[in-house]
Parts: sequence; C-alpha cells; structure tokens
Amino acid sequence: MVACDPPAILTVTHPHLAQRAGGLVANCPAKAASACSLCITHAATLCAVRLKNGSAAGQFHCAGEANCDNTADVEIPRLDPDVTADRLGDALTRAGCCVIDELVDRTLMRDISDELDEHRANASIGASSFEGHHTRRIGSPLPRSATFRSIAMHPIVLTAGDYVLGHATSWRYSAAEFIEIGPDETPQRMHRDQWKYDMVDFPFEIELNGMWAVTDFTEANGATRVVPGSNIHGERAAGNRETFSIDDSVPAEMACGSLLLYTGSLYHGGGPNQTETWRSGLSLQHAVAWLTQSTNQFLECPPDMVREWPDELARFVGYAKAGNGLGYWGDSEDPLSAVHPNRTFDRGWATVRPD
Ligand SMILES: O=C(O)CCC(=O)C(=O)O
Repeated sequence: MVACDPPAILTVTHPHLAQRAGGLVANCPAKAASACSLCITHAATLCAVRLKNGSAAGQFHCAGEANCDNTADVEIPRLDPDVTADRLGDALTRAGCCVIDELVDRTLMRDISDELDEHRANASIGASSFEGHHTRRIGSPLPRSATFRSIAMHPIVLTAGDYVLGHATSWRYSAAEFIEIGPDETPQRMHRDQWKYDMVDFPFEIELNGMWAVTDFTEANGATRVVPGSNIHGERAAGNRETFSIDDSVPAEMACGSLLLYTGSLYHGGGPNQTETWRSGLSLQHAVAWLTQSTNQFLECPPDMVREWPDELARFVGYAKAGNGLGYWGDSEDPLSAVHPNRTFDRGWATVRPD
C-alpha cells in the first residue's frame, strides 16, 4: 500500500458527507496513479477524512487496483416499504439510489395516469435525442392530479429528503413530470440531474430525485438506467465530466407502484424501449430551498389554486421562507399570506434552523 505523502486531509462539513468519505478519498493527489475510474474504495493511497470540527471521520485503505471491482458490483439496493430511515439513508449514501418495491397500490398509479389523460394529446414529444424523439412528457402533474398531490409528500420521500438534504435549512419540491418512453426509443445520455445548476461541482448533495413506476419497468421497455455508486465517484472532484455510458448502467426494473429514489449526483438516464408498449413513469425532483426550482411553482401552482391545498403541501411547493432571508415578500411577509390573505402569519426573515 502506498501512503499519501503528505497525508491528504479532506474536510467535510456534515456528518452525512463523512459517510461518503470513500468517494472523497479519490480527491487525493495520488489518485492520479489509479486507473480505476469506478470503484469507491480504490485509491492508491491512504487518506484521512475529517469532519470540519476536527474529529476523524474515517480512514480508507487501498486494496490495490488488481483487487478493485467497479461499480457494476454495487447493486441497486432493494428496500421494503417499511424500511427504516437509517437503512434508506445508508442505501442512498452508498449507492446513490434505491428502489422501494411496491410502495403504493398500482391503482393509485393508474389514477394518476387517468387524471393526466386529457393532457396527453398536448404533451411534448422530445425535440432532441436527450429528451427522446419517441418520448412524451406531460408537465405540471401536481396541479393536474389530485392523486399525485396525495402522495407528493409520501413519508418515504420526506425521510429520504431529510437524510440527503438535511444539511440545508430546508428543502422542497422542485418539479415533476410524467415521462412516457415509447416503442423504438433509444437510450438517453447518462447524466447527473444536478448538472442543470450550471454544472457546479457541489461538494454535497443538492437534489433528491425519483421515479414512480406507473407501468411495470423492465429492461426491455425502457426502465430508468442507473450507475449505482456513481454518486460518490471521485470524478466529481475533477469537475463533473461525463464518464459513464449506458454500458456502465443497470436497469431499475420495478413493478408498478414502486419508487426509484436517487441523488442529484447519480448518473442515470432513460432506457431504450424495445417493446411495442409505452413505459410510463412519474419523475420527481426536490432540491435544497436556496436553489431555484426546476419548474416555476408560483406559475404552475398560483395562490388561488394552492388555497385549496393543505398548508404543508403549499409550503412544500415553495410558499415558505427559507435559509437566512430567502423567500419572503412585501414587508417581510410570509409567502403563505399571499395564499391566505385573511390569516395572520409571522413576519420577518426567520430562518428555519435556530442560531
Ligand atoms: O425517463 C427516465 O427513465 C429518465 C428520464 C431522465 O432522467 C430525464 O429526462 O432527465
């Protein structure tokens, strides 16, 4: 084993990130000597990873390239609906993704699809290979589907979001889209969802995304393809270069009503559809509340509409103050006062997290 000289001390700011230290090890300068592009434990060095407060978070040893397997060996964690928060968080930390099998009844998925049906004729067919020339996308499922609203804050989504994005003062819904991959669709380019934010090389997770299986997802019909473990691959430190192709990926096969969750740093993409039927999925995005949402929720879900919704859902889509002085309006007003002008809300810039 080659020790890094001087030892690389990688500083991280949050305990969750310390758990990802196996990936951060790849920041070590000696990584240059390593040809392994995928394995999360391989680094031709020994590094120490420390929390910002100075406590050691872990040490990672190189097994040597010869002993190094790649992320193909990191499987998609399969979890039951009664999974504990720790197991869910551990799966997302380690693999960057997981499938919660048959989380909701398939009739719920059918109801969402039916409620969006009137918008199918207007749906956009991709204008680029990335969007998919045989892929149909129906936007705004939240205002259009009461059934989707009933599961938008599913406890599993909230638990996963708190785990992955809990380093921020708050996080929220960012977008959703009904994605139907049609016959003859070709594979989508592997990508990280977080690239939408100007390709900034965030040192922590900023998104927790997902895909509800509205039909069964199979390899043949275009199940979302993921590269488990690519969330903590050290290439992050090299500036978000595209490194993974479909050959590195595995299909997230799952039954209707199952949920694929993945972090914004995970490489993934829509699969090719080699069947005669459409693969339908409801894609989800959530982000830390100090980032712009993917879709403009104040246009999609204006105050008159949101007035009929529970406060928690209104807050979740963005009618909430965030961080330190974000999201207020007028004379330091709470945004929910625009939804409910007859109710009284605290004014001020209050942060969600106490000082
Ligand atoms: O439809 C899918 O399975 C994934 C789609 C996707 O990742 C995207 O369009 O960004």
